[in-house]
Amino acid sequence: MACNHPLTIFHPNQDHSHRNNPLTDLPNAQEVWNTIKTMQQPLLLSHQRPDGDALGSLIAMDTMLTLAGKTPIVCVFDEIPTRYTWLTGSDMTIGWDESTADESDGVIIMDTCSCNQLAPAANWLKTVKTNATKPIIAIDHHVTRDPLADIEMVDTSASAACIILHEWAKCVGLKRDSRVVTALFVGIATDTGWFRFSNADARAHRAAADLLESQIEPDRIYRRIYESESPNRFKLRAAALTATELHDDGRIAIMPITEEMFTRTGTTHLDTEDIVNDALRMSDVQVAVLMVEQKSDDQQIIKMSLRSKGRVDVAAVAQRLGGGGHKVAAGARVTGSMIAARETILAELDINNE
Ligand SMILES: [Mn+2]
Repeated sequence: MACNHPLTIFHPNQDHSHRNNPLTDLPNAQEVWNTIKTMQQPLLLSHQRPDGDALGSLIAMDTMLTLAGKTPIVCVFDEIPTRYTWLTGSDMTIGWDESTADESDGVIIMDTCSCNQLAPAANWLKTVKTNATKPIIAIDHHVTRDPLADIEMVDTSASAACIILHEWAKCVGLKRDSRVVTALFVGIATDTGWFRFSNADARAHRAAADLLESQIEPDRIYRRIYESESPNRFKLRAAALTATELHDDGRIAIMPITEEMFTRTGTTHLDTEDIVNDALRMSDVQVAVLMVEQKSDDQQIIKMSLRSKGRVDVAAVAQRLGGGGHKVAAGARVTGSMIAARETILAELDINNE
């Protein structure tokens, strides 16, 4: 089904060649809605370490389906970062609970479709898919994907999953309240770095403009997300900035966050979101890498967040390390020490530059 947008201007910087009619249709929009209509208790999932787009998608979908008379089950794998707690209701399951998941009669995965990012539920999802016990829908804008879903509404040219959700909801005519509109706006605004990144295209602004018609207050949303840091997180940021190393004639910035920094500043890995972008403030820096030390069981894991100003494709780099993402924002986890992880990423970035 075609979803008609008011404007169909072709943007030369964007590749819409995979779509028959640029900016006018989302793949499987009607099929997705027809399938959701058969569900009463869909399970809503998104990626680990939820960000604004993941939480925005979950909350918007949860609320829209509740308004449509359904009783969704929302499951978030990790704790919700404090900057987003104001957005979320109390009806979310934190952590993976298979018996709760079993009660669902369908699954909707948003803002990811990769087993890596759905790790706690990955085996359960694979079993559901193999036995076809309930339909699985994926709504995503990432390039890296595993074949988990029966129906995919994927548009890699959308800068946020919340843009797809917004266009889809308009297209199938779902009822929305201020909670839905706020959640969608948060997803779009945060995935575009508050409309600063190169993915902040006309489509993102158009979606945001649409949402702004519904009397939300972007200045308040901005303050709640970006100007509500705890003194401890501020100190963690300072520690990360101080520890930042420059490599490759200042083109690569590496920001290490160690366990010791967490202890010293009284913070956790939940406080690291966005810090990586600070390194892009330096004019010569092309790629910024935030490396966060995390202990998992007995293993030492380094979680990397990569950001690029556009010249280097960090999704390709992340993919070679078992991760994924977008050309300008990606992530990966590697086992081993901080020193080993630094060597690995510098070697990968070197290959990428050649
Ligand atoms: Mn996203």
